[in-house]
Amino acid sequence: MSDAAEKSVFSRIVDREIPADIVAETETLIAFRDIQPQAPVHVLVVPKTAEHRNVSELAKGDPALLAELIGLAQDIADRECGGEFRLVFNTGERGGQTVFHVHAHVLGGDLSEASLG
Ligand code: DGP
Repeated sequence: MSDAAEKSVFSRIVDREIPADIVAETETLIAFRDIQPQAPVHVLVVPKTAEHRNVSELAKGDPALLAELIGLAQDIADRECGGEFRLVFNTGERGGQTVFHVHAHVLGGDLSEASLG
């Protein structure tokens, strides 16, 4: 992407242009704490490529990467909240999505106060 103004906030985190509390990184994925946590554990797991806007595009375009993403979510939950977690993909504006670079919310701990991501 040549126009920096169009780069997603998550691509800017991948490129270390803005800071984030990164908890895991692989060749294809990055995971960092949500800036507005809704639960004791609230981590976003994000493909490094911004090619897919939402989980449906990812599922159709690169199902192996979606499987990797879910595996990394499980690894983070194993480390941080006993392996049990809620996985949320907000999809579309009316689905609550605000960043159109596919990401999963990993929510763990006491979820009684958690909204859906
Ligand atoms: P969604 O509404 O599903 O598109 O979730 C986007 C999430 O991204 C939202 O919970 C807040 C988080 N977020 C937005 N900007 C930043 C940022 O610059 N850093 C971090 N760590 N999280 C961000």
